[in-house]
Amino acid sequence: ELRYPDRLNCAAELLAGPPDDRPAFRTGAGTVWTYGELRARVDRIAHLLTGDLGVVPGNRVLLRGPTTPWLAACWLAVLKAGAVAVTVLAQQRPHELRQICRIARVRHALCDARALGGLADARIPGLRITAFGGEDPDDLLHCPAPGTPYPALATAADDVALIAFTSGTTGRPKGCMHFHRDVLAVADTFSKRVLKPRRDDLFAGSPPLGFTFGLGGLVVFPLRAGAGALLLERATPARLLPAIAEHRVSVLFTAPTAYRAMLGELDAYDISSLRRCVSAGENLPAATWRAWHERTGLRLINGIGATELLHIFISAADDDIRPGTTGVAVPGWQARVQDRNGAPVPDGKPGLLAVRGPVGCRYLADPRQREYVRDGWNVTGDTYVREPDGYFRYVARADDMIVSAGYNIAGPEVEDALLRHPDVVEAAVVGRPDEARGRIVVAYAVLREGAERDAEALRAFVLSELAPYKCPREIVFLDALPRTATGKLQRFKLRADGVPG
Ligand code: 3SK
Repeated sequence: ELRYPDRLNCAAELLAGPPDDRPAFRTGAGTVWTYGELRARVDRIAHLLTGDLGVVPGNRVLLRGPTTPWLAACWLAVLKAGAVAVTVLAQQRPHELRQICRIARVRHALCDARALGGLADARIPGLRITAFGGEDPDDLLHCPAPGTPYPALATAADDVALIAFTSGTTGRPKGCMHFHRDVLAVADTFSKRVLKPRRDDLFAGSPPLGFTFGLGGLVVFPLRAGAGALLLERATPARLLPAIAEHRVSVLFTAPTAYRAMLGELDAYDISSLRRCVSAGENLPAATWRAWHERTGLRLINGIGATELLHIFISAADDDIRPGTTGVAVPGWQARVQDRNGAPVPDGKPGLLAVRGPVGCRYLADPRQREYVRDGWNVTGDTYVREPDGYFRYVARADDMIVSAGYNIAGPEVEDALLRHPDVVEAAVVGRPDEARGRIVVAYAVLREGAERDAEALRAFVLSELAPYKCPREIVFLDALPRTATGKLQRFKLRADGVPG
């Protein structure tokens, strides 16, 4: 069981430890910040916040910008000063920013100078915006002179440290409050017990710091391990591979679609420095796991997490991995499959995934709390099967099951079959209303460049892989699938068929 002292400031804990000269953050442009420099800059920002800016403990501070050491330092400074970080995504539009600031009662914002436009356009009443990272990034915010240590506020372990917003795949943002102890708990469960990072590791990846997948993988986990992180501003699959090769990245965090996209370019890069590859944010198709393993010899560490629970709670690494499953409950967490009334479902049968552990869902002023937390279990909205050996196998998002002519069809199973075709880069399968069958299976596919858009040939391929009732009646080819800013597929857009074929 995890035990933390009653007084705990997670930023101070994350910054304590490593010697001043050990590298903490690097950038793609070659800038290196040592732990000593990081500590000094965090302290300068914390002085500025509680001095000139008048931030007091508990105030919510919005953070916005691309993934840079300065953004990470601002996040740490906000927490060190006892304020609450509200990190948003660069892609969030004025309307969403207004909603977030209203729900979280945000009065201060620290914003990368390059992302000021979108925030200013939102015209949020009473919001004081301070820019960082202008022409000379070290001239940040007219901070007090370096060298004056900032004593961390003695926050309680149960004080709120951050509010992470999730809009799921449908809209309406929900703010998830997480405590100082939660930040350390995800590092001390998934990272320490499954990922097992080393001090000489260099982390990198694509999820932004406004998504807790990225915040954990690129800031919290490396710092907790005394390791380093390469912070890339535009970590598209095409940029990840050269960065891994150039900087000798050893731990990679990204999503299944990025692993799939990188497969085509692997030959051009030496990625032998990689020893850990984490895939989360979406279901990892077994076809992608196998293709990555075949090409790199590396066993992808699959995981499921949630913004509500801060990070990953089911996963497996090394010899414990069973391709095609997500893994087992991470040490410190419990997981089960239950029905809509909360009764456990027998092994081998699909039901709703429910988990509990050191971090729980706490929506800020949102009645949807009652749907997510039932009888002490966090019900994530995913349909899963628990296999008799204790492994959890993803079936679908609870609302992604397609009932067609009386058959229950899991969209992801059909997607996995489509992805086994060498020309298919991405696939999404939904049910479309149909008078005769209730719903029919419709697939949307993105093909590799230059491949022929032959729907009949692709249907024939799926028929050779799956029972005929699962085969898509229609296949629509797209240039890209609709996704949220964090890369999650927006199936509701496909269901509404508002996407041009
Ligand atoms: O799977 C997710 O969506 C997720 C969310 C937050 C943190 C980590 C993960 C993997």
